[in-house]
Amino acid sequence: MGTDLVESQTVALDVLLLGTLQSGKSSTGNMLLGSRDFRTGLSLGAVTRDCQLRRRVFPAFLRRHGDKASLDLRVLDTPGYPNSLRSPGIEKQIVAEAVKQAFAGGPHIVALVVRVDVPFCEDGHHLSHAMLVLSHAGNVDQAGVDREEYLRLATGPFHALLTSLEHRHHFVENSSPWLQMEGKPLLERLLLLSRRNQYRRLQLRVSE
Ligand SMILES: Nc1nc2c(ncn2[C@@H]2O[C@H](COP(=O)(O)OP(=O)(O)OP(=O)(O)O)[C@@H](O)[C@H]2O)c(=O)[nH]1
Ligand SMILES: [Mg+2]
Repeated sequence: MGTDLVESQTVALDVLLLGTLQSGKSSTGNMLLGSRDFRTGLSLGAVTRDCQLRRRVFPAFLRRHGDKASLDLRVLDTPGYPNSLRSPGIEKQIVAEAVKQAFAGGPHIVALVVRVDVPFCEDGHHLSHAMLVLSHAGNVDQAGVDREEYLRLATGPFHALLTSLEHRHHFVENSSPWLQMEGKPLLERLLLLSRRNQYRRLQLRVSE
């Protein structure tokens, strides 16, 4: 089991971003970090082709044992999966290797990024320690639909995903110019989930 604390007044939060091509992974990473570290963009292929790790320390972000503690956030961005540019086996190996190098013992959180405004038709996500990040939430707002009402209409694989993650989901609008303001509530939720897991890390299996 990995350690949760870098030192007594710092809490570590290691977040692995996963999701299909163009789902908004890098934008979500930027939002969490409150910066534009990861390259983002519209593409018919993949903008992110290699795993990239970025780090930011937020001084006095939370309280721990009555004192202010810093948050040591590390975010690992990954190429979209499935990705027609590489075979599935190789893609998983690349991500697994990057996770091993970046996060000894595994990440605290897997942030699974899914576009909320396009049909989700993938099957077979069974992730514990995971938060479903629903990008493009502004498109739901623009349609004049309440976000949670919209989710209640989910069927098929998307409904199965929501259920398998016990409705741990969070809407984001990554095009917001106020990255930190949009990112903070998600960061707080990820931190809460990590705390609920007693800061245990997730051992990733690469066998399937
Ligand atoms: N309106 C809106 N646009 C978004 C949102 N998230 C991402 N985008 C846009 O969608 C495009 C893809 O976003 P990225 O963050 O690069 O997506 P990605 O999953 O990292 O993409 P790849 O690295 O190519 O797999 C970019 O043009 C983003 O600006 C969102 O929540 N709302
Ligand atoms: Mg990307």
